[in-house]
Amino acid sequence: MEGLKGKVVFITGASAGIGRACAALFAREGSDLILAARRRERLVSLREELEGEYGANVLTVELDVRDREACAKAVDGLGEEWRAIDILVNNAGLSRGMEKLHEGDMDDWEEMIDTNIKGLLTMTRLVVPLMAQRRRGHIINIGSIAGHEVYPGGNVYCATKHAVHALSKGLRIDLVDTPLRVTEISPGMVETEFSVVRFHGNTDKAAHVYKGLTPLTGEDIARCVVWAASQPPHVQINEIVVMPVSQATATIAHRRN
Ligand code: NDP
Ligand code: 8X3
Repeated sequence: MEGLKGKVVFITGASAGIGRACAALFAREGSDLILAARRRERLVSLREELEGEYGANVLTVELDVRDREACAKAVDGLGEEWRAIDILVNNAGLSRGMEKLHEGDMDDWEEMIDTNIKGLLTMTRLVVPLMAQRRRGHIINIGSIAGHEVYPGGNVYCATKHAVHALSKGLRIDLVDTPLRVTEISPGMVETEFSVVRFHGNTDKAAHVYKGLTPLTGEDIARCVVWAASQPPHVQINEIVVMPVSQATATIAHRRN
């Protein structure tokens, strides 16, 4: 396995859920971390936690990935040692609502498209040239089973994750003549703040999503991310599709009464 000690890892959406769990596992491996999200206070307390627990070297960046100029400023403003990004985890993302398409909220659509597709594209466009220059780097996109399936009410969210799937494949093709690697991690149900955000803060509705089964945790996904990142340089993990044992598809899950 390839050691991750001293590798510079840039994680978007590091203030919660899967991104936060990735930060903790990479810190445990001795990686240097650039942690980005909008909620600065969350990032600062995570940094303190990781510094205390692992002696990690952590840089926090308050960033909305929908803001193209802010993303450029954040990347351009990195000091020499931080610009040497080895791993980019494009994790920032969200779902809003489960209305039928013809009844959907256009602001919700815009937020999902701007974050899940355009935010991922912006960060990729800014960071990959730095990696290409150094002829080393790994881009890890957090997709979803929603990038493979479409379920009732999933319409626009599923479209954004289908886009992440296509963009991961497209980037892999475009980088085939370089040592850079592209991995997509596509989870099923993971209990994070995801459903609370999807249902606009309705925690009862959110809890219902995971009722009667044991969902994945952010740490389960972070283990996949770290495993993919730890492969020898000639090995490229294209995709990992991962679900709880009692989930078979986006719509078929076995629930205890
Ligand atoms: P959480 O809601 O727990 O975390 C989402 C993270 O994304 C937060 O840190 C949030 O930080 C950040 N984020 C959201 N919008 C922006 C933005 N505009 N700019 C910067 N950061 C942003 O959800 P998850 O951890 O579950 O989600 C992480 C990824 O995993 C998403 O891409 C999601 O689609 C994907 N996924 C989740 C699954 C699940 O079941 N939970 C399954 C499959 C995929 P902040 O609000 O501070 O900006
Ligand atoms: C999150 C998983 O099934 O809610 O991407 O779309 S699902």
